[in-house]
Amino acid sequence: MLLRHARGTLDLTQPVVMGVLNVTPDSFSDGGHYLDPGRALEQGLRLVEEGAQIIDVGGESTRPGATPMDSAVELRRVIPVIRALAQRCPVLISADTSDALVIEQAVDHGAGLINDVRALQKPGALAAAARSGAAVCLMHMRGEPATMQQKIAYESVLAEVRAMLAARMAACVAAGIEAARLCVDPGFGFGKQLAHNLELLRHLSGFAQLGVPIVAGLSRKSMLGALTGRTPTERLAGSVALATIAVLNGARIVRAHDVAATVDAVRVAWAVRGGS
Ligand code: 8Y4
Repeated sequence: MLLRHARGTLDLTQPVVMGVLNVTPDSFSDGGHYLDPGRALEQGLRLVEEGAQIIDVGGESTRPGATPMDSAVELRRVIPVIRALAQRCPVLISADTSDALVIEQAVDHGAGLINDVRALQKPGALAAAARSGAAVCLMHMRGEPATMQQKIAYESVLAEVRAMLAARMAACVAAGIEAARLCVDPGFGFGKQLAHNLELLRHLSGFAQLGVPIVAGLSRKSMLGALTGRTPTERLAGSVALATIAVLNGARIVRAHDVAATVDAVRVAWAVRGGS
C-alpha cells in the first residue's frame, strides 16, 4: 500500500508512526514546549531519530473547548517550523490544519500531507488541497472543538463515521484529489464518548472497506484518562497498548507523541498480525 503526496510516495507496506509536533501555547498534553521555532525544529529532528516517518506540525489547538483561530497566527507558528524541518531532513511533513491559506503555504514550504481534523470542510480548503498535490488525511469529527463533547449521540457510530468519511472521499475525488492521495481516520475523542471510541477501535478493520490507508490517533487521549485515571503525561503505557491494538486492527499510520515506544509497538503488532 502506497500513499502519494506532494513530494513523492510514502511506502505503507508496513505501518508507520506519525510524530506529533505541536507549535501551540495550549495543547493539552505538551502545550507550549515547542512554541519557539528553534526548539520545535530540535524536537522534530528528535522524533525522526526515534523512527517517525511523518512529522505532524500543528499550530491550532483542537482540545475540547478550544476557541477557533486566526489563520495569520497559525501561519506564523507553523510555516517557519515546516520550512526548517524540510530543509534539514527528507521526512514527510504533515500540516495539521483546516485553513485554506495554511494548506497552500505549508505545501509551498515543504509539507507533503495535509492532516485536517475538519476533513477539508472549511471554505477553500478542498480546492487548496487539490491544487497543492498534497496527500490528505480525512478525519471524522462530530461538531467543533468548542462544542464537540456537549451532546454526543450516534445511532451507529461505525456506520455514521464510515459514511461521513466515504462522502468526504467522494468530495475529494470530485475536486481532483485522487484516491491514492487519501487516508482516513475515525477521529478518536472528537465528539465521541468512551464507548464510541472503544467500538471504533474494536471494529477499526471495518474502515479498510474504504480502500485507503487507515490513520489512528490515540496517543494520550482522554479515553485513557477515563480507563486508567492518569494525567496526559502519565499515559505512555496505555497509549502504547492502544497503538498496538490499532495496528492489529489494520491501522497503517499511528499518530503518537512518544515515537520510540510506539515504533516498537507497531513493529511487534505488525509481526503478530502476520505482516499484511
Ligand atoms: C479529544 C482528545 C479531542 C484529544 C482532541 C484531542 C488527531 C489528529 C489530533 C487524531 C488525526 C489530540 C491533529 C491531539 N488528534 N489528527 N489531531 N487524528 N489525524 N486532540 O486522532 O489528541 S489533536
